[in-house]
Amino acid sequence: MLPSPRSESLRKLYGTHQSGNVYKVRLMLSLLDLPYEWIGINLAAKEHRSPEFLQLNPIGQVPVLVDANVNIRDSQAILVYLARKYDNNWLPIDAEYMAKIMQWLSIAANEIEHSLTALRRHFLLGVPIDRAKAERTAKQLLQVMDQHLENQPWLECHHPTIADIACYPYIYRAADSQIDLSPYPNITTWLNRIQQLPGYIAM
Ligand SMILES: N[C@@H](CCC(=O)N[C@@H](CS)C(=O)NCC(=O)O)C(=O)O
Repeated sequence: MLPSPRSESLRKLYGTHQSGNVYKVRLMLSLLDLPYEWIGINLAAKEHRSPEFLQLNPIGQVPVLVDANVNIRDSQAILVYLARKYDNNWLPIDAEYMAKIMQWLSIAANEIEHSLTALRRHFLLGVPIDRAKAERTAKQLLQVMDQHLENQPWLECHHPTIADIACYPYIYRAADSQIDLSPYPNITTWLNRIQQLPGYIAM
């Protein structure tokens, strides 16, 4: 008999609790009510550069999800995998919806990563960055998102999708990036809406 999707032995998540990209995947697994084994990777001790970990992800980054015999790196890619495998509502296959969701996944991997995420690493870990540029990018993006959310509860499809989950973590933790969210009331409402989803977990 095949193990059920609820079987913990099927699934392993490699990550660190400090990472928003890993939290993105922990949140999605929790919203989907999928159990998994947590494998902590100590970045300070360079465990992500060990030969064992590089076999899982040659790029040397967390998160990595191993689901039975499938190994996926990159938080956005993992969200796509989980949605299509376990609950299609989170990523409908309709061409327009899918493309619009992908636009937000690209924003998570690019504009958010190079602004809010970079600022968070700068303030929490002392990583040097072009702070003015990162703040400019963050503010431009937050303005666009706030306008986008003015007349709709979710980023796309009128229901929660992986677009919301991909963009959520580093905006929710904007205080770590020393970004004030008070000029963006629609974003604040959207963050609260995500926090009401069944299965929601805080970072
Ligand atoms: N695009 C990747 C970025 C992953 C990433 O930057 N992971 C960080 C933790 S948040 C990491 O592993 N950093 C260690 C390193 O790059 O050396 C994703 O979305 O998963």
